[in-house]
Amino acid sequence: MKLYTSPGSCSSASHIALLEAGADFELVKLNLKTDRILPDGRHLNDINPKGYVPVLELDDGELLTENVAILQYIADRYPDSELAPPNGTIERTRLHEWLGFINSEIHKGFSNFFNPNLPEEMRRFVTQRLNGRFAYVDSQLKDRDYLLGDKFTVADAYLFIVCSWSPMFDFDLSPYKNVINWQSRISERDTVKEVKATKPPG
Ligand SMILES: N[C@@H](CCC(=O)N[C@@H](CS)C(=O)NCC(=O)O)C(=O)O
Repeated sequence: MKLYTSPGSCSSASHIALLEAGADFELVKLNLKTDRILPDGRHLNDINPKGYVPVLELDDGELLTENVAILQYIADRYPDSELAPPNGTIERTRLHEWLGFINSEIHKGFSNFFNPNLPEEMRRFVTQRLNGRFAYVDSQLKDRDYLLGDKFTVADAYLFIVCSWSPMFDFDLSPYKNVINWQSRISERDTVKEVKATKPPG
């Protein structure tokens, strides 16, 4: 398997998942901030016409995109790692619920801040919305160590990476004490340390 990633971006969540799973994989790094050219000379668009990471290439050449799909693929391919509850259970539906929320409400909320020309009014609106979303996350983490309960799952990997962008956007997470404690818990994982130390090329 090959994970095409721009370290620091949302694709780093799949990097964490692959390490947690003990998967045999190759990391193919590109830099979203520069030319988006892969080490073999192809452009990111050649492997994902949607023009973004993550992309997971399977051993038979099949290309998977979308965080929500890739994270669950990794979890399902390595069930012993218990990165997702078994398919068909209510707990698995809870994982879907979290992944959908992180993807559409938090990740894509933060994505607005990547726009250097974001109007101030829009910035205020997005910030207010995100604060509402984090208030919810904080309430859920009140009496549990991880988003789904007592086990780390791919949802934690995904939310952790997205939260790591907050200083870059001056988004203050400090009012959310349970989120801060959860962040420090996740930061202590060896896999997370390894991913955080992985730098983009160029
Ligand atoms: N819907 C996609 C969005 C992925 C996404 O936003 N990737 C960002 C990095 S965090 C990216 O590659 N952006 C480059 C671009 O959109 O041009 C998913 O959830 O996988």
